[in-house]
Amino acid sequence: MSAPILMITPGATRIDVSADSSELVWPQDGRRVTLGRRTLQVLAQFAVPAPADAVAERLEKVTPGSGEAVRGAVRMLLESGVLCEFAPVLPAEVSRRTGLFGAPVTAVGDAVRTAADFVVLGVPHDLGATHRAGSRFGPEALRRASTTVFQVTPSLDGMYDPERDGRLLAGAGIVDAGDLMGEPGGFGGDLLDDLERAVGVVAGAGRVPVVLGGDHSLTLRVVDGLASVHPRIGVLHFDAHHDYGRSRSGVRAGVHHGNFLDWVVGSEAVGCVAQFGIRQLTPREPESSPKVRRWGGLSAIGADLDRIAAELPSDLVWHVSFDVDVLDPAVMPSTGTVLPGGWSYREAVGLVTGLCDRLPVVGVDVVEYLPGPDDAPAVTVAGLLARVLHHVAVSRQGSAR
Ligand SMILES: [Mn+2]
Repeated sequence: MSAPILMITPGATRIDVSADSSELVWPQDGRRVTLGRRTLQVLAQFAVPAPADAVAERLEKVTPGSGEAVRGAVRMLLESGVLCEFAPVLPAEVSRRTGLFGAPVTAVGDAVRTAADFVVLGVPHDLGATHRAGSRFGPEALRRASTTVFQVTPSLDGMYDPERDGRLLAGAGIVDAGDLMGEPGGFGGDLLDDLERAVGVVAGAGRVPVVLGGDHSLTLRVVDGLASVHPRIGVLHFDAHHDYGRSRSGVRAGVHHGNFLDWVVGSEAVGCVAQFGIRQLTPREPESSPKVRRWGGLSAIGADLDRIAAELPSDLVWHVSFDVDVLDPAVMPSTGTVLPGGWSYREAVGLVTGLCDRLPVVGVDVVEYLPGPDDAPAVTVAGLLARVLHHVAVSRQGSAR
């Protein structure tokens, strides 16, 4: 029998109590376990489920002679219930015939050999969520709902849009590279490393990666991947929360969906982060940086978009990062951290597409959608995405001429 694959027991929230120790808390039953730095380093290895021996061997390579101590730490973590045996939760239907908007499904390497403008990458990752998890199921649910708003055809003639009396996404190719999968066992299968690499491959081929999250922490790796191709980049960040505070540790292992922008702002390649829709109350004003511009709450809705675009650096290409919680909970209840007072669907479409008309967009992500019992929020996200991609495609076609 093969060795059991171990994973971090789901539902834990990590609280840093000192520089050297953290407490893991399971809010459902109030269980708490305090762990020192060394043990946390071992635990971090199980972010991707793995057998204990694989982790011990991996750490042995980094620190020769550590094997026994690592095995001891794993035994302790198992006994205290911090680790458990890997029990994958699989959706009822695991086969995938069609991608986003019914697009053909193909590997990343093949996708960039097609004529497609957009390459969809699903990232079923929500280990960066600090509150309610579940956005790992987002990509699949978005794909399923997406064909009710738009369908790619082989002739790429788009679909007739009565609202605009024109065709939506005509001539725009979309292919779907499926979901990136962290490999159980963890041998070179780190999902976020793969994401960064895949984004670099897609962007390097002159295509636009369309990343379906997953929690917002993955945007850091999307920006890194884009920056490997585009040396100067800006981020259009749509969110209820500023996701930006202070780097607590400077170590990327501490990145989560509420602080990833610290690293984005700190990246040399990033020239500007323009935030829209932020409405979370915070004890202090978020730290500022000359790179960060904010249009809080509804302030950018109905504003003069030429003026907003003129206030942004003109020498950048842009990544659109759309956290669905920027929408009002009335239209978007399916997210982990809802906040009242958000945008309507039309307000979001107007602002995001208007900015895509005015700025060169090289990447798009949609994050923090957690499927619930109702499909309507997924259809809402898919509708917004179809319109955003249309405007990006039209800009690209215009600039190619
Ligand atoms: Mn966010």
